[in-house]
This record gives sequence, C-alpha cells and structure tokens, in this order.
Amino acid sequence: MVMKDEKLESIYQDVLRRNPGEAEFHQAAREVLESVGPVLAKYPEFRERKIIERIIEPERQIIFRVPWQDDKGEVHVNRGFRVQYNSALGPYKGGLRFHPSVYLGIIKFLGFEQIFKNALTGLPIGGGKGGSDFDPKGKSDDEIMRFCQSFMTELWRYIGEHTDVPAGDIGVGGREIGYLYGQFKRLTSRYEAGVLTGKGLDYGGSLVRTEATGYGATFFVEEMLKVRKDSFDGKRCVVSGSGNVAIYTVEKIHQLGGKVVACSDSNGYILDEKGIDLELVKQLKERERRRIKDYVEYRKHARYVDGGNIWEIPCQVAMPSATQNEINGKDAALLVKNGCIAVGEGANMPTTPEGIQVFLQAGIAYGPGKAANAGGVATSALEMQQNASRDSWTFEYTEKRLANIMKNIHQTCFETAEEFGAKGNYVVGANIAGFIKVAKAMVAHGLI
Ligand code: NDP
Ligand code: 2IT
Repeated sequence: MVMKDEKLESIYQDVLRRNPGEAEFHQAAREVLESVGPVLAKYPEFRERKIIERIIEPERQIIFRVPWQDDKGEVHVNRGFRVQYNSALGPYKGGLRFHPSVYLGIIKFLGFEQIFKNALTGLPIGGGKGGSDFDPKGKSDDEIMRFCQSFMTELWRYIGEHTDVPAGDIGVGGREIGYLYGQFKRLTSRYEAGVLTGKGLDYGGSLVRTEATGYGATFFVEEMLKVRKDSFDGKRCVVSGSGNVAIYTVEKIHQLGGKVVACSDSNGYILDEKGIDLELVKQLKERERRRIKDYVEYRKHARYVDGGNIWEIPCQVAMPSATQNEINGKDAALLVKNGCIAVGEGANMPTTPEGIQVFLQAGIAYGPGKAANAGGVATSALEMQQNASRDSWTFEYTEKRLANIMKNIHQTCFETAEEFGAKGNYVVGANIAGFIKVAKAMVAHGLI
C-alpha cells in the first residue's frame, strides 16, 4: 500500500533502499511515517529542516565481536550491537536484548521505537538499543558471566551516565546487569552507578524497576478502560510470555481485580481457569529458570498446550508481553470475535500492521507498545535520578511516580489523537506526540 503523502512515501522508499533486509525496522519506520503527515502540515519547519530524514537515520551504530569460552573451554563468537539513535532529549537510553534472533534490523526497530517512547515519558532521555545474537538458554551462570564480561569489554568505551545508559530487555535481567556493571566498574575504575539501570537494590538499583514495565502497561490499560467507564474488575485476561514484563503484568492485573487465565513461552501456553498462580510462575521462571510447561506439574487442573496459539483463548483484555509480531491479522480478528475489548502492549511491536488495523477498525481500546510499555524506561530514568542525587526512594513513592507518568502518557496520547482528528487512536496519538517533542528539540539544536 502506498502512503497518501508522496514525500513520506519517497522517504519510506529510501528507508527500504538504504536498509536492505531489515524487515522489522521497515515496519516500525513505516508506522511512524504513516502517522506524521498532519504534523508536517502544522509545522512546516520540520519538513524544511528534514527532521524525518534525520530522525530515521541513527546518530551512531556500533557493531562488535564478542568472543567467549563455554564451560568446556570451547570458543564461541557472537555479534554485539549498540545503536545510539537519537540524543535530542538526553543521553541515549534503552535496553540490551540477548536472543538468537538479534541482528541489526531488530536493534534498529527497537532503537527507533525507543526515541518516541522515551519522549512520551516526559523525562530527559534520548533513544538507543543494543544486544547480541547470544542465546542465554541453557547456559550456566559462569557462561553468562563470561559472555557479559566480554560484551562489556568492548561496550564500555561508548557508554556513560551522560552518554548512553543501557538496561535490560529480552534475555537481560538483574543477573546480567550485575555482571555488566561489575565489568564496567573494573575497566573504568569508576563507581558510576548511572551508567546502567535495572541494577540490584544493593548497589544503586531502584525499587519498582523490576515491576515497572508490567505495572505501567496495566496502568495504561486501566486508563483506557476508564475512558470507557470500565475497569479491570472481574475481567478475564490473557498475558503472553512469562518473563519480566508478563509476570508483573499478571501481578498488577490481579491487584486491580482482573483474572489472568493464561500465559506462555516460545514453546506453548498454559491455561488455568482458576487464575494463574503467580507465586508458582515466579518460582519456575525467576528462581529456577524452568519452562512454563512445568506449571502443570504443580497445578493439576491446569492445561499446557504445546505449540498452541495463546490468542485463541477467549478474553476481554489481552496483553502481549513476549516479542514482536506475535499477534497477526488473524489472531487480532479472533480476539475481537471472542469479545476482547482492550489490548495493551507490554512487548515492543507485538502486533503486525494487519493486526493493528483489525483492532482500530473494531474500535476496541488499543494501547501500542511505545505508549503502554513506557513505564519500564520511565522508571529507569527515575533510577538515574536517584543515582545522580545518591538517594533511594521508597516503593510506594516510586510506584506513585510511575502511575502518574503512565496517566500523563495516556492523556497526552488521547489528547494528541483528538487534536489531529483521530479520536481514540492511540497509535496516531503516541507517534505524533513523541515525534513533535523530539522534532522541536532537533530544530532548536540546529543542523547536527
Ligand atoms: P524476558 O526475557 O524476561 O521474557 C521474554 C518472554 O517472551 C519469555 O517468556 C520468552 O519465552 C518470550 N519470548 C521471547 N522471544 C520470543 C519469541 N521469539 N517467540 C515467542 N516467545 C518469545 O523479556 P522481557 O519480559 O523483559 O521482554 C518482553 C517484551 O517486553 C519484549 O518485547 C521487550 O522488548 C519488551 N519490553 C521490556 C521492557 C523491560 O523493562 N524488560 C520494557 C519495555 C518493553 P522463552 O523463554 O521461550 O524465550
Ligand atoms: O524496551 C524498553 O523500553 C526496555 N527494554 C527498557 C529500557 C530501559 O532503558 O529501561
């Protein structure tokens, strides 16, 4: 499908030509380009200053070799990435993903999304992302440590509390951030806590950072439901994934009176009609690092469906919290047919463009990732604030800050969509509001 605006279509054709084979990046770029047409009419200086052409090109891309040895002494070589996408609003900020599917196109899509997400938080952070095609599954603790040390042995020269601040994403949690931080400290001889976020509570981490993405996504859905004079109370919910984001999404939904009946991993899903036993999921996934299928060993009434599609389970609220493109057009249609009224994306770009069209046309409440999952990075920025002031805040206070930030993001997206003639369309609202903020700062900084 060709875009309505000829100039935007030609920019998109350039993106395809200059970034061959990077399908996920093309997809993320196209979605933003499709939204910003009306902005250019209102702010002609953005067109004159070629803001779109500049915003779409990363400021800097670093690709490096990561050699490491396994427990048997065998040598392995992975590829490391850090894409420093845009620093108009603050130091580059965004997670690291360790997953075998990682290549430049994934890191660029995530980094590009991160620019607008971070702008929406209202906090002073630019956009970046990094990671590796390393597969942490089945690796020993020592192997993970050696990999993290090797990764940081190259990365340390490009990051810093005022330059670029990585954090976690798929395959990178508290354990990995600990090893990365230790090696950074050793290489630089600096105790620079603000260089990484998602740190342990014993050495500069923030309370609520672990819970932040899932809690934040749930707060965002709560706000969307409020607009419709509704709430989580009594809602039947499905949350995909069973990692960091999924776990704390389930926790907050349960606190708000909803019932999550299913979650998953890349092998299959579990269905527990009595409601997911979250303590059991935490035990299996956080402490014992096992597979979600083991849940049914402990909860005999629950069902594990190997290779099953979690979106075939009827629910009123769906919160995709695993990975990109996990909901296609057919899945979206099935969700809507089965009575789904709200979708909040904990994951980044979990819905394909066809799926998004289905949700928008059905008129359900659809919260795109760059708005709905911004609570994680927002709380990372709060961790940076605490590190800068050598302070640490209470759980209650930090959670309140997070809840307010999510409320503000929702309101900004809602009002911006309305202003630009797309009432109720949070995709348009998030893309335009994030874009305008970054674009204005870029104009102010001159041609750099
Ligand atoms: P985790 O590594 O903790 O968990 C990832 C979960 O998603 C696992 O259950 C994993 O299953 C599943 N998953 C990962 N890749 C795939 C795949 N290709 N196909 C099917 N399932 C998959 O990661 P997070 O919970 O941190 O991240 C989940 C999503 O949330 C990602 O999209 C991430 O970008 C996004 N996000 C994370 C934030 C954070 O603060 N951590 C902030 C904002 C967004 P398995 O174990 O089988 O691989
Ligand atoms: O996608 C994301 O926003 C993250 N993985 C969190 C980034 C961060 O810097 O906390």
